[in-house]
Amino acid sequence: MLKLAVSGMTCSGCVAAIQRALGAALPGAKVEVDLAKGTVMVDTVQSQESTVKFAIEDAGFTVAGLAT
Ligand SMILES: [Cu+2]
Repeated sequence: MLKLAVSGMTCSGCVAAIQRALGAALPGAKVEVDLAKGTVMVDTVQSQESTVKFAIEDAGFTVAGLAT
């Protein structure tokens, strides 16, 4: 489980874009986006952290770091 603080998400369209990007990068991974808190949770292993970050940033958002 990876929980990241992501900036740049402003609406449900952004949430859908992130879901789509992560769905393509990590097929089958469970993704939860909390728009209000600005966090993205991905049910994946730690070694895939860079894949997750790259997919989010490639979709046009900024990964600020790990969220608590
Ligand atoms: Cu949006």
